[in-house]
Amino acid sequence: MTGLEHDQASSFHKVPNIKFTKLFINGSFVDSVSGKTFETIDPRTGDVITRISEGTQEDINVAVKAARCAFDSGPWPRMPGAERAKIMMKWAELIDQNVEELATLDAIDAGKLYHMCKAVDIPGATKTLRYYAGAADKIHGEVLKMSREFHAYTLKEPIGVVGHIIPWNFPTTMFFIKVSPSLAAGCTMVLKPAEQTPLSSLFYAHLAKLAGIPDGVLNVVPGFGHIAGAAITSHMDIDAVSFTGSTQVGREVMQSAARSNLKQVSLELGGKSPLIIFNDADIDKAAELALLGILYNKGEVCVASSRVFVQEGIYDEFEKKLVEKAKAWVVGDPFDPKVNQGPQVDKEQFEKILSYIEHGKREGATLLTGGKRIGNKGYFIEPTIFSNIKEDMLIAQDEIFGPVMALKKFKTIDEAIKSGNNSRYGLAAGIVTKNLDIANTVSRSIRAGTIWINCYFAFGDDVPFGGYKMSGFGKDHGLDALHKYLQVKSVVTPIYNSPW
Ligand code: TXE
Repeated sequence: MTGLEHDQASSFHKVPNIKFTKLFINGSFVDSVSGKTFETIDPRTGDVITRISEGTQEDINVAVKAARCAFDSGPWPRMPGAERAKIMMKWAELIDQNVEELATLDAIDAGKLYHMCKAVDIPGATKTLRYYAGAADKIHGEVLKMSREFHAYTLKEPIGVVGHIIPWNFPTTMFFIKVSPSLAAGCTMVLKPAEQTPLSSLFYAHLAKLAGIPDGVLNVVPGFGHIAGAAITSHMDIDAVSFTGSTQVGREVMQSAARSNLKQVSLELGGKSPLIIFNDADIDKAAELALLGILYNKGEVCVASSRVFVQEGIYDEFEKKLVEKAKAWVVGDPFDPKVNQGPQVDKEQFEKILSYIEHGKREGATLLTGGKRIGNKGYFIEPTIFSNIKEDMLIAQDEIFGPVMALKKFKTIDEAIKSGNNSRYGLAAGIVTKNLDIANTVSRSIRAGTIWINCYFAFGDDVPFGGYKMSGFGKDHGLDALHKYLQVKSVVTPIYNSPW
């Protein structure tokens, strides 16, 4: 179903006034050193929203200098954790007060559903910020009983200046899962938003200043990956880089870190997550879960359930229900509350997805529904389901990052486990069954960082999230993420005449 048959663009919610378009460095909005700007595009139409200052190597250098100075001699790392927490809480409050404007920015920049940004992404982000604010005064080392002659303890110290490089699919969520734990740890930072979605990051920087985050602690430098991103990963004065994006660029990030100053690297990369549905599942609910698993946020989700394996006893009925539901899914203006799916983020992703769909057809998979663009403007794609896939097909191996599902029937639990693991990725997996033995066996057998049993997309601030295999390493969320931004120092001192 589509909300776009008629004169599509004329009925779209209008583009808002954009307040922040410059680089945010050392507490001020500034032009880039080169004076260059780049366009940010409305994916509903392909039209330009506004121009943004383009950060290059020189701007990254200025931002890193500010962050270094804020780390080496500023108050942030030296403040009691409770003081940092107070400022972070204030920032969260300011974000809550601006939720509509922020949701509009993400909807217009990324084609995300406005009502989901308002109800899920932004409240989720402030929850994350508050969670880590709560942890800021609970950072401590351990006292160790090294030997009778020595007393030893550990200190947990902030790692220093952090470079965050984030993608465009969840501009707000990504911003806060990176920034919040590193701020709580006492780090200073330079964040580069994706070139497709710089708008909300700049607004968050403005609110950070109002909340009282000291100048230089948080710098936001929009720009392109191979220029501004590469300047971060190769910088000699950045101590750690936290990256979310493609596996291909993840490789470059590691190489660049290794070639420069061996900065610490954490990578959250692509996925091709399996959802495995067993005969005892409630078919209707399972079909709903599978559909949401692939279509949520237009399939632009690293953990999207892009491979769905269904046991033979329920397969035919499941397939029928799934297709019915996919046909009822509404694609259109992300500001319309009746719409389930907006446009893909940009022309490049749109074309990538359509080319995978053509591949699937050519490779002989059965196209059950979808397969085409919608309308003649913007980047809208029909929910698309392929069945009869072979596991070595590209559509079953590559991350498509769009509303395209690969569906397959299986007979036995062993076959399901083998298929589930037949991927170079290992970010997440889902299991649908009422049988505890099956759930336990499969969850321990699948090599992935998160396993959801009878649910999907269930994230929690205290639940570590990150990949196995080529989905990367290092966790976002939870105290594991906080510790990523801390380093352990061991301190040893002799004890003379110890009684024991
Ligand atoms: O990713 P890139 P793209 C996957 C998804 C998608 C594909 C390509 O399959 O279709 O990647 O998307 C910055 N040095 N994911 O091209 O290029 C870039 O500016 C340093 C999965 O958008 O990896 C942006 O800020 N940084 C993923 C960020 O990296 C560089 C989310 C991501 O862009 C750089 C996004 C470089 N050389 C895409 N090149 C997930 N895990 O959720 C680019 N960047």
